[in-house]
Amino acid sequence: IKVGIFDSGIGGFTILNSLLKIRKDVEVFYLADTKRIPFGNKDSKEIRLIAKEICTFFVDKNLDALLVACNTTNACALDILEDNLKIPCFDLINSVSELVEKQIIGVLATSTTVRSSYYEKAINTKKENTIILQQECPKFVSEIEKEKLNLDKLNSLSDLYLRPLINKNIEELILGCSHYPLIYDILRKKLGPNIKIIDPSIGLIKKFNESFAIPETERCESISFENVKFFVTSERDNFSNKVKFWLGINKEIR
Ligand code: DGN
Repeated sequence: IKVGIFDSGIGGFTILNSLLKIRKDVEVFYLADTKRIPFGNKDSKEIRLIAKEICTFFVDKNLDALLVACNTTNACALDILEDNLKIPCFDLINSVSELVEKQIIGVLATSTTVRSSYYEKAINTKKENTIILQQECPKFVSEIEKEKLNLDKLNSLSDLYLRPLINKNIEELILGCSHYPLIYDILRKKLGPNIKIIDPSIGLIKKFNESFAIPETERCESISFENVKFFVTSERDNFSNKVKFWLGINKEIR
């Protein structure tokens, strides 16, 4: 099965990992639009233009499905991806409501995703009486994308962004930007044991696996990145270092 995954940068690694942890019958084209990162403070109009260009990249790849690994594009331009590529597009935000169990839900996301209120709408149409509290985190992505993580900075930003949600007694927290699961351990520690963390990639992969059933022989226990090709829209060395750091592999970057 040929699958496209895209994000502005390394955020899609969380979706890639969730996919490859379970199945090995996929060939993946991973696009990081590193020229335009960060997406999270661009307005919806600009994100829609970017989405069109992303379609141009994928259109001749003969994909069976697209995994929309960027919440910001998901919130502003899912229709563009679907209309242009005409293949199933599995997204993060519409997959999340079935993972929600409690009533007071926090959402951490980029400013543009928060402004769209797409999470709120997607959950409220399926679950009445749910209270969605959104928190924008404008400084997270650039910190997570740094080649050397500044843990002090990430810790203090996490305090800053989580405090308003913890003060309002959230019961569950959605990581509404695909970069945030990469700092899961930091967030987990700040939240304490009682607030459940929801990673939307779990819902996305579940839906993908329901549509493309996994033959027993194609299930896997250990991850292999052999069938993954990485593409960037700017400088390659930088991304190559990040692939090494986050995924532990040396791979050609195209
Ligand atoms: N990782 C993307 C998201 O899920 O919204 C966007 C990150 C960014 O470029 N700001």
